[in-house]
Amino acid sequence: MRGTADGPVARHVRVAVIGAGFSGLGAAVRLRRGGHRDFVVLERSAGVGGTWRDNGYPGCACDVPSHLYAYSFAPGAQWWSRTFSGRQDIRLYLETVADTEGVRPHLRLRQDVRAVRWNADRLHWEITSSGGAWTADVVVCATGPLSAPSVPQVPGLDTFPGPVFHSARWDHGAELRDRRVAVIGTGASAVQIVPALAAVAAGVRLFQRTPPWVLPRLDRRVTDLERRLHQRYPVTAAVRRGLQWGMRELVGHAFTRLPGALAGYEALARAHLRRAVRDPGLRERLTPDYRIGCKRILLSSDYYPALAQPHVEVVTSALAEVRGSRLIAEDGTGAEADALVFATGFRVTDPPVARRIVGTGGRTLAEAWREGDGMRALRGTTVPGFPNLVMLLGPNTALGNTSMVLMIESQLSYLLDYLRLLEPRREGEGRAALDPLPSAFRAWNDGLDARLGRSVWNTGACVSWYLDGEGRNTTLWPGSTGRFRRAVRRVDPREYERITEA
Ligand code: N01
Repeated sequence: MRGTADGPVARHVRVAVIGAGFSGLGAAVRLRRGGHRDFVVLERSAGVGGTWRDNGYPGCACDVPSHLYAYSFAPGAQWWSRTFSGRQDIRLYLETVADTEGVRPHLRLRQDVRAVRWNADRLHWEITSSGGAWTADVVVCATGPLSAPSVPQVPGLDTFPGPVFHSARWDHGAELRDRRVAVIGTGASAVQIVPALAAVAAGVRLFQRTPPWVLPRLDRRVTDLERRLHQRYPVTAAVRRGLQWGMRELVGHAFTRLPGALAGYEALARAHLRRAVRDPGLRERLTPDYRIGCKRILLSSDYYPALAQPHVEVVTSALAEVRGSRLIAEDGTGAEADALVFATGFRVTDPPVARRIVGTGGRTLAEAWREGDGMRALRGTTVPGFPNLVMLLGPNTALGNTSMVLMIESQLSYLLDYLRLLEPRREGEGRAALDPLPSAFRAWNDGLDARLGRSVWNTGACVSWYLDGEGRNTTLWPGSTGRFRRAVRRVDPREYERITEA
């Protein structure tokens, strides 16, 4: 037990992981498998699952094939009931991993982490949460890039009499059957929500600021035969995963090197739209005018058919104002609604957690990023001035084409190597900390910028959560997942200053 600078007596642990979603759970498993026992996982909600727990909206499912959206150490062939898993299957999978891998004893639930402060004298982090206090040699920030909902400020919103909520905070008590529901946004969440709502609501009014590119989602039930085959011969599941990985790597290559090669996907998406929507006027409103891939490519086979229904209206304009139950679009049109759903995405480049992490010199991570060149890290994982802070899915680690689990697992190798480098080097050596060198940080980010400059995301043709307010791409990884894995396989000690306790 140790005292924090200004808080209650805290329990000391070697590692504190913040978040029990895909990355936090993965960290816990790899820590245990690596022989570590002295760690806790602090989770703000009442259970594991992260984004798959938060996003309870109707139709919620994964747009990455099931076999690829799983840890390599738990391929999960026996869990998947569909080729693209629904939320329930993924939740069950994560719960099962937590059970079978012995993670539960490390979980500290309902711990909303409020402050994480570096103590430079003691070389440890002081953590205060809603339910306790800890000190930790190393903090692993596994809070997820898509965990803080973004809701636009709309004048008059407080005058709306019906339920209003964000897609990631679905109000299950709200009655939407036979009601008029408005949905704001047309991203990956909205394309799943709209068909589900259209099936029950009296009317759906969709506010579309920018039409997305949508490709068919080749989802189907997993047959008993293939499940038995994968369970009996796990190599067949591994081959399937490998093929899915390879196909998506090719798309990733086009994103960064050959955006022109994506034209074939545009033709496919247009044909998909033509097949589902007969009305030429609606088709035109739904046709994007930017290169596919500039924003996330969406996969759905029921979005366009839903929009073609007479009780679904597409407004090609943002929501400008709310006057009671009347919603006024930017183009001046207005209509009544009973409920309002914001499918408006997340605070990706301005994550609230960065305001709660205070590094050397009393500077928050948010300040460091603001005063610097935006949300940046060394190898997507560490930031100068924040020793012993390891971020999972940190800056420039997101993907537009394949499974984020691949990136998480790569970073977990880095985490274990990082911990190894903190071990005492000689008898009697005290606690150690690793602070990334600004030169290494700059070199890494200069390399990223050079590669991003050629990518489809930086064409300026679209606005997306990939770019921050200054138009910098501080979210996406511009390369193959194999390249990232190699980049974080080991920690290069030359990129860090190693500080030891006096
Ligand atoms: O959010 P988004 P999302 N007025 O940011 C619009 C992952 N995910 O929750 O395009 C009006 O993509 C905005 O308009 P525009 C996946 O990585 C994965 O849908 O900026 N509209 C856009 O249409 C995904 O990329 C799965 O013009 C406003 C929408 O809101 C990420 O989560 C499933 C607005 C926001 O789209 C985020 O997806 C679901 C405003 N003021 C999500 N502000 C899987 O299957 C924003 N918009 C794995």
